[in-house]
Amino acid sequence: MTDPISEQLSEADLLEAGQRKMEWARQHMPILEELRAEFEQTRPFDGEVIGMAMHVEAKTAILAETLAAGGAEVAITGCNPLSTHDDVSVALDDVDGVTSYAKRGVDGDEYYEAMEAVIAHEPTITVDDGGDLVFAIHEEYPELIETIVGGCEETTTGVHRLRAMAADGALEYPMFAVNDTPMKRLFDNIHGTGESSLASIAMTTNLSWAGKTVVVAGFGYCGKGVARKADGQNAHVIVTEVDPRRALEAHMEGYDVMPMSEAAGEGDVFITTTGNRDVIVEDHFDAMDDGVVLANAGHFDVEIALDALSKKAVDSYEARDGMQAYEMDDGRRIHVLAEGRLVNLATPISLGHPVEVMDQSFGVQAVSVRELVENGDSYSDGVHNVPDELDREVAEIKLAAEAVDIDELTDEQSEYMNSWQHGT
Ligand code: RBV
Repeated sequence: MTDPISEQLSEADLLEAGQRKMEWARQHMPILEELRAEFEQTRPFDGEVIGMAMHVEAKTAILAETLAAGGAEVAITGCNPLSTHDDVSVALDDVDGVTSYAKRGVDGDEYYEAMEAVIAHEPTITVDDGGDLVFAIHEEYPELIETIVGGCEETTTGVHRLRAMAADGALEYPMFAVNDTPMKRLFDNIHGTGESSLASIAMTTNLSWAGKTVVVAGFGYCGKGVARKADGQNAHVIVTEVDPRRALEAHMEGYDVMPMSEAAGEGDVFITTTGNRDVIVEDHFDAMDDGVVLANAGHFDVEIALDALSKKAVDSYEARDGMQAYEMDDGRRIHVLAEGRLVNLATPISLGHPVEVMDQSFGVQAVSVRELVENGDSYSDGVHNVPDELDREVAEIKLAAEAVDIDELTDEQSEYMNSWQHGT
């Protein structure tokens, strides 16, 4: 007789499923593999405790195990209540030197309890995605700051938050803005967000992009990626912006540009990428057509005014896994994916960014952590750019892995580029 499915699935099955996901990711992360080989030799992180708050899925697990392979004690939790893959969290917890506290579907209290469990390891280095860990340490455990060498921040919103902390004189250790490096932003934010957001929306809804009108709110790096990929899938793209130069860029790219108040009545799918709050609000809901789909690709769940939408709704139900329908009193249905949280990571089938781009982002993370242990003393409290030579090192490893050769400057060319005497 077959056991009920709940009795068939065991911790061992979760472990194996997580390990399988990690093995696939590892095979496509040559940058981290190369750095791991280096770290195993040099053990740069011996004696360090690395506290991490990131999306705990397979690629992040490879970053964590790479740091552990360099001698670190790693403690990790999630940076979003819905982005953890429980099987990967179990598999990661099984890795030597790593403790994982991440679990999918935690409430607000559980989310911060897990963060406190990471902090209880007394990290000497922090690796954040969104800034919640750095913020919790500064607010609740300032006594730890003295022994913290520094930290790294993965995402635009986190860097923003850190710069605001620094401007208030409230950031008390050095932080690298990993997000701002070319090897991160030009690939992860553009291609990663574009591809993974559209993939999650398509798979969660099973709807086509072709012929749709897609409204992209924000034309920063993430918005550019989403707009470009939607265009590439034969959607008609409308961009909304508040910045005149970005609006002009979108216009010159050939997208329609208009205020959200107008776009609301035009779109079939709305994707927010601004990092700001209240981007789609009550008046916009009033103007939307029946059946629209709303998704957020910004870090926090503040871009779509969900409370207002819930209040307006006469009925609300889960229309598909990861998609809630809100029915208006006139019968129109507005659908919201992943509770307005990061759509590329937080729907039940979401996988996050593609492996190759995360290899680059996490390659920059790994060399930045190495820089902190090697030269942390030379960085003042505050936000720092990752030294450009480290970003280039990651690019070179990736090119070598892809077997792509490039030209080298001749001495004459270098001299020419560095001189100002050459003119007409
Ligand atoms: N991101 N992580 C993943 N681990 O699958 N996908 C995206 C993953 C990161 C990305 O670098 C972005 O800056 C951040 O998530 C937003 O929280």
